[in-house]
Amino acid sequence: MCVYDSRMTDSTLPPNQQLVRGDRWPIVGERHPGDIDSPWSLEIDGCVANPFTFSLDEIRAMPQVTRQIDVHCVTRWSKPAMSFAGVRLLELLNDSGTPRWTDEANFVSFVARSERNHSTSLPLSEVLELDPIIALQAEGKPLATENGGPMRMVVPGKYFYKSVKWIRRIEFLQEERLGYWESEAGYHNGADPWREERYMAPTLTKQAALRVIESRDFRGQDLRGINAAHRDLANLQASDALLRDADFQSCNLQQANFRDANLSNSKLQRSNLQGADFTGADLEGADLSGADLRGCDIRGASLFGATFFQPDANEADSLLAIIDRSTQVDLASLDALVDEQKAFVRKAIKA
Ligand SMILES: Nc1nc2c(c(=O)[nH]1)N[C@H]1C(S)=C(S)[C@@H](COP(=O)(O)O)O[C@H]1N2
Ligand SMILES: [Mo]
Repeated sequence: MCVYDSRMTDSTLPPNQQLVRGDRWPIVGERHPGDIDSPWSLEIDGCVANPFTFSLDEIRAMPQVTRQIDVHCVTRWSKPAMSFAGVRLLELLNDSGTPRWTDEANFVSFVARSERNHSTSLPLSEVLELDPIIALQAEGKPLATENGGPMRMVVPGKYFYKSVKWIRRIEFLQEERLGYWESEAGYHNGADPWREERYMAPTLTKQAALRVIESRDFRGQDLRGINAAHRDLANLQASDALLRDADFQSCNLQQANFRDANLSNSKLQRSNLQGADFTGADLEGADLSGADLRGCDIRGASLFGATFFQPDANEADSLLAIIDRSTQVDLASLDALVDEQKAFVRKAIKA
């Protein structure tokens, strides 16, 4: 099959990540900084000897490094060896040979200029080890606003949610403070792509899960990580449900209603999705390989990192989703897929 000719065989990708080729760079999360009127600066405070503020111009005037860094998004796309240029955070924290933080500091919180005060954090020991950079440029060009320009963190060796766009403040903390995704979305605080630390274990008990599965009414509920594999869930009502990382492998989900549900990184392999409604749903990183999508509606769904067949299996195990002209897709949303997934879907719907 032609879709395999260009398949990715690079063994340097972390588990269950797919390669984004060429100069595409998906935008994930916020698209614009908050408060665009005041001048850009970076505040360093918390457990530090003296709070300090650097203006953007001061940062631009510091010694710049260029690094090749592999970007791994939690929604299963990777862009290896991106070139980032900027200032080493450790350089900025070095006050003529003395670190700016005090002995009390154990964690580092990175705060974005954003309407939701978006932040993330890392143990200080990991900051020292990973040597993050405050990037001003990517691939030889000033960072675009939607990718975090004029300045963002780039932390190597972690899922990309540890790299805050529009960095405005770095606060040293004694105690851990979870960031936006880590507290709101249940993303794993470790974020190691090689150990696949994407999500915290689900908080739902097995009994609670069984009860809700039997009711077939998931509407608006927080059911992250629920294990519903192999169930008969025809006509399931799941509009607006939070179903990140949920397991629906080999389910009967005919005519299910997933309108506006969050199904990012959910497992839908081999499920029967005939006539199901995914309009407006978040299917980022969802695995739909081998699923039957005939008569199913995925218009307006977000598809970054979604898969419709297993790219690195041999042909017999590749689990192609069943898609035909009765599958409703908008072509623009297919741009979010990696090339080989996009080619497969386009061919199947005969676009
Ligand atoms: N301020 C801010 N930083 C953020 C986010 C965000 O929503 N707001 N999303 C994070 C996530 S989940 C990812 S994968 C990367 C995405 O960066 P990109 O849009 O440049 O690809 O930014 C991270 N940093
Ligand atoms: Mo992400």
